[in-house]
This record gives sequence, C-alpha cells and structure tokens, in this order.
Amino acid sequence: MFKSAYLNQVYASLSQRYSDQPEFLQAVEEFVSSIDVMVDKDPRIQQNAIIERIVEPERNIKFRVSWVDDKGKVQVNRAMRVQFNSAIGPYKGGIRFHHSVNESIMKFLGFEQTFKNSLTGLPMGGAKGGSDFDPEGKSDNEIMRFCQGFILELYRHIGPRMDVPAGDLGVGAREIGYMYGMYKRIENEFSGTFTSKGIESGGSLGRAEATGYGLCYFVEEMLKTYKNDSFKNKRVIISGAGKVGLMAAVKVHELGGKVVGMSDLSGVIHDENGMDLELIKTLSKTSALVMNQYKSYHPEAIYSPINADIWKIPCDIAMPCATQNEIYIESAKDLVANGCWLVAEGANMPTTIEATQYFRDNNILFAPGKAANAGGVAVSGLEMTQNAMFLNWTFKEVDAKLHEIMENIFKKCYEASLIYTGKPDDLVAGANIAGFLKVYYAMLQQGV
Ligand code: NDP
Ligand code: 2IT
Repeated sequence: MFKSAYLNQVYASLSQRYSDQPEFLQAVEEFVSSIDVMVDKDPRIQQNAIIERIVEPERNIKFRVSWVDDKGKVQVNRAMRVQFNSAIGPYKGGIRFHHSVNESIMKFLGFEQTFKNSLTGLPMGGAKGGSDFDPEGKSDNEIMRFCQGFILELYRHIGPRMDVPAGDLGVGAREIGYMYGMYKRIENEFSGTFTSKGIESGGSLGRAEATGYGLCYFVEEMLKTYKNDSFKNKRVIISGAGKVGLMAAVKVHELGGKVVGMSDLSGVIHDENGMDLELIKTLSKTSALVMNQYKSYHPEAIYSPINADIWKIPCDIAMPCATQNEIYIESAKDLVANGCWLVAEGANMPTTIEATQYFRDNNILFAPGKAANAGGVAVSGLEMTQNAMFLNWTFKEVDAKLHEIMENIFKKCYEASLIYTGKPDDLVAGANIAGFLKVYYAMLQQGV
C-alpha cells in the first residue's frame, strides 16, 4: 500500500491491533501516506521507532462519570482523555461531549491534534478527551452536575503545564465554565488549565471567533497564492452552524464572499440572498436546531431535511465545519459537478480518504483540517500565554497574531509540499510532513 516497507509493516500491525477503531486508522493512513515520500530517506526514523511511537498515545485515561439527573436518578457515562504526545509541550486539545464519543474517535482527534498543534509553532503537545454524554436535551443543572462529575476524576491528570483541555463539539463556554469552576475549587488556585474560558474567567478575546476566522485567513492565503484572487463575490457553503461554522460564515461575509448554504442536525438551508447570520445567532440561543426554523423567517429560502444535500448547492468554496466523515465520495462528486473548486476543512477529518483523493484527481484546491482549523488551538495557546503572564490582550492584538499564525501555517504547508512532493498545492502532504518534523526532532532530542 505504501512505498516504504517500514511503513507497511507498522501500519499492518496497527490495523490488526486496532481493527475496531476505523476513524483512528483512517487518520493514521492519511498521515502515513503523506510521510511515505520522506521516511526511508532518514534511517533515524526507523531506528528510533518514531512511527511506532507516534501512533501510540503516551497515556489513555478512561473513567466513569456518575451524576444525578433532575428526577433524582443516577446516570452513568463513560469518559476518557487521550494524552497523545507531549514531545513539544503540555498536552493540549479539546473535550467533546456527544453520544458518538468512543476510543476510536478520541484517538483520531488526539493524533491529528499533535500535528495541528505543531503547525501553530506554539509549544503544545496533542490530546483529546470527551464523553458519550450528550448535552442535547439536558437541563442547565444536569449539564453542570455532569461537568462537575467529569472533573472530579479528570482534575488529577490535568494542569497548566501538564494538560490543558478546551472546547470541541458539544462543549462551549457554558461547559468549560462548569468544568473550570470545579477544577478551581479542587485545586484552590487560578491557573490557565482550561482554554476557551469565558472572558470574565480569564478567557482570551478572540478565542470564540478563532477557528472560523483562522479558517478564512488560511483560505485567503490559498486564494492569493494559487489564484491571485480573494473571497470577493465567491459563493460559499458551510456545513454546521456551531462555534466553527458560524464564525467562518461571519468572516466570509466580512471578506466580501456570500454564504449561500448552511446546515445543522435539523437540515440544510439554501438561501440565494446570503444566509441571515444574525437570525441564526438569535435562534441558536434557544435551540440547537435552527435550519428547520429558518424558512419561516425567509420563505424564499429552500429547506431540505437531508444533511448531505448541502453539497449539492452550486458554490465556489465548500467549508465542512460539522463533524468527521461528512463528505463521502458521492458528495465529493456532487461538489465537483456543481462547480466547487476549493474545499477547506473547518471540522476535523470531515472528508473521507476516497473523497479527498477525488478532489485531488479533479484539481480541487484542498485545505486539510489539521492546518486550516488550527486557529482555534492557536488562540488557545495565546490564552495560555496571557494567563501565565496575568494580562489580557485586546481583540485586535489577538486577531493580528492569529492572522500571522495562519499565514505561517500556510507557508509551512506550501513549502513542505513543494520540497517533498515537488508540487506546490498538496497541502495534505505539506501539513502532515511539516507537522511531523517538529514532533519527530523533539522526540529524537529527548531519547527513548
Ligand atoms: P459545535 O457543537 O459548536 O457545532 C457543531 C455544529 O455542527 C452544530 O451546528 C451541529 O448541529 C452540526 N452538526 C453536528 N453533526 C452534524 C451532522 N452530522 N450534519 C450536519 N450538521 C451537524 O461544534 P464546533 O463548531 O466546536 O466543532 C465543529 C467541528 O470543528 C468538529 O469537528 C470539531 O472537532 C472541529 N473543531 C473545533 C474547534 C473549536 O475550537 N471549537 C477547533 C478546531 C476544530 P446541531 O446544533 O443541530 O447539533
Ligand atoms: O480540534 C481542535 O483543535 C479543538 N477543538 C480546539 C482545541 C483547543 O485546545 O483549543
């Protein structure tokens, strides 16, 4: 499957060991395919078992969370924190609450986070955590009690220089607030152990916007470099209307593009007038299901209850910002057939390997999530810095730093692509190789 016999052997034994972890294997396969061009040229990689080590989490903490629901009944959920790699800094990565959370998904996310964090240039290792607890339909008090139960176990494994969690799918400012509050009560000190905290609790201005804005800054670099163009008058579709998708949409409009389609779990809206983002913001304050309400405010918009229909809307740029594996080959074909020429991943691994290959075969510009959505964790890194220095930067200062970081990430991916593949636009290879090199050198420096 790969050119390198060493990689074939490592991947074969990994897929045997973790045959029940498809998302994890998918993330590793994509990574290994990229580094295939350079692994055999550096014998130290094999000698030091770098790949065998990099694909195994340093530590995986699994625990039970018991909590009491509003009816007084005890509920039990499963939770974990995968501390993947600490070669370049303290473990860092989000926490996800969703019924689908399992070891495979946590490991794929922690694995990708390691390279994403490396690309930011900041000293952060890779981790991910979460629980199969679903905040959807739970009361505020239930969410608080669950978050407190979660921290009652996790607190002993995290710390400002050990492991710094943040938000992800299903975990926003409210959940972080409850987790951080419990952590602070136990530890009895103010430390930046969580990021994406509320501003009043020591959070950073610009963190809420960072992933979506950063995604657009990355795409701006692509448009400039490959097309001598900008977002002006581009038709954009965005799946997911959560923390990432909504902020990406706001930035697209600010940069002169038009978001003509968005989705959430309740369905898809196609609005040729440009999505009404103020309406979406207002509706999302009271419900996670917004798209099925949108049409009653904008009767001219088209609604579909089928999530994959978003990829049928004609567009220039598609930004999947909901969840993993939301673009299968059928949707990739729909996108290409309807004129899409740039795909940028706001979510983590939203495109299957087959769909990614289809985009490549059809000369679609493609921005992989571990580079394009790194703005969120980058500003988390800036939040850690501000907490450590006991000061706050202004929104403008943070946004300027984010912009610079995203430009640098694009540059690193572009250059690695050019050097290692001979092509300037294989950003999947570029991101994997550039992200890998820093982690690899740090592991080498630190011995076995
Ligand atoms: P949120 O929970 O804030 O939002 C997720 C959005 O996606 C919601 O609108 C949700 O709909 C929708 N959604 C979920 N599943 C589907 C689906 N199958 N089809 C269509 N829509 C769906 O999460 P985030 O915005 O924080 O995260 C989104 C993605 O971005 C994840 O992959 C995450 O890992 C990644 N990411 C997040 C970062 C962050 O800082 N938050 C940073 C980098 C990446 P509904 O509201 O109806 O449930
Ligand atoms: O996937 C991600 O990069 C995030 N969920 C953000 C992680 C972080 O630590 O800010």
